[in-house]
Amino acid sequence: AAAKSDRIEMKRIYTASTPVSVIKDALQRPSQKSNDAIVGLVKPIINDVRTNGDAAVLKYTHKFEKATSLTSPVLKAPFPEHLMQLSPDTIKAIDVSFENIKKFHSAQKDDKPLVVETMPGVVCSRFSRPIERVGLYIPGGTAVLPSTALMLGVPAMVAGCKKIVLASPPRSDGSISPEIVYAAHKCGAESIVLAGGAQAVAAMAYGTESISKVDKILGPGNQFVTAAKMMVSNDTSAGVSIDMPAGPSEVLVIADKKANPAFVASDLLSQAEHGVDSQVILIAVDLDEKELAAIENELHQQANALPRVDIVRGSIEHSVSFVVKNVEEALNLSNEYAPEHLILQLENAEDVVPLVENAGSVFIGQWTPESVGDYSAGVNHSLRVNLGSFVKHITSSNLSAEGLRNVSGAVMQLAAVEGLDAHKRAVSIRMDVINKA
Ligand code: HSO
Ligand code: ZN
Repeated sequence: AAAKSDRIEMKRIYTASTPVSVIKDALQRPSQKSNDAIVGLVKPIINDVRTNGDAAVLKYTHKFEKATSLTSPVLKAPFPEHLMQLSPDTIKAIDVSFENIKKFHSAQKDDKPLVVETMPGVVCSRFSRPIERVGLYIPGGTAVLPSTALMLGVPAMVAGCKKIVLASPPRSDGSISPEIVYAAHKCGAESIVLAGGAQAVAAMAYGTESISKVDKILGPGNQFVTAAKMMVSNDTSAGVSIDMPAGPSEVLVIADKKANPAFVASDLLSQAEHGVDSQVILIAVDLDEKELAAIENELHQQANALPRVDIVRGSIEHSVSFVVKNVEEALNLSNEYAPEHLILQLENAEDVVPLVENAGSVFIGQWTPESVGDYSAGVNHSLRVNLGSFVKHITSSNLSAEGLRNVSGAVMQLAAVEGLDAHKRAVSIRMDVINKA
């Protein structure tokens, strides 16, 4: 039998008998390391790619990915069949997920402009346009992530982005996993940049001889990728924006007495296996010692059967379970933490949703593990990525003479208050004409 210290378990906090400061501390996210060292490494790479283009990108890919046989840093569409060879089951899985993600994101379209007449003759409107060129970063690392390619590529396609560029670090033989190539093909990507890290971000931000420059870069990545995204977006000459930087994955599960302990444990573990820095939180609503032990035993047993048990061990070490009195307290705690993923394993889970104030994505009831959202249900698994991430909103105003007459008093008065006479005159000069007519 494993020694007690080998046991994979979360630390337990009973909120009723714990000072608020300790609870607050336990809800802290592990602090991200200071960026200075990273910036020092990333900056020369960005500059190198900016000046030396393809040659620099290739050089870093040879060095960091050990893909020394690569002679071009990009794979252009149409992607050859032999690079997308997959089992029928995998094709079907990608196809099903693609369709569901497409359905849900298509429903988010606001292609009918919003038109509001705020006063007679004063018409305000808002309409959207796709971001023309987007760069989607798909991390390499410990797991192949074709799902991330779908979560970024499908909304880009649905939004109508004209140019979709993917970037992902190649394997040491220079290849990209066929799942990612197939996902890129389905989303209509124009190319796949065979590079990772800061060099991939720089290549898409500035463009090279063979890599297309983009207007926005999205997607998760390690500290180098995140730092590079921040740096290129701060360079106004690059003219590139980025999505919100995503931290380590996290999940918060709220479970009551009716929750199946094996389900609860499996949900905690599916986030814990992402990385040692993943954070996993359980809030147990009024569970007694026996009920808590049931979840903890399941956690330990299921964890030990996982190929990624070592990663799980790392993330569970800084994870915590809270025992609270009731559902309201559970939701207060959860809202304070604001989890990326919130799983409600509660008897009347749907009735609790109105109490959710802060969360990225909510999974409601015992038949809804986070995994379904990670892959196939249709929601996006990337933190706060949605169709809106791929469109720009433009507003317009359109006034008739009557409209200008109706609003002129307010405008001229506020212009006078601000001492901006040209503003006032732009109205009065027109009113003179209207009044003469
Ligand atoms: N749970 C991750 C997304 C993911 N899961 C990708 C499996 N593959 C986001 O926090
Ligand atoms: Zn996941």
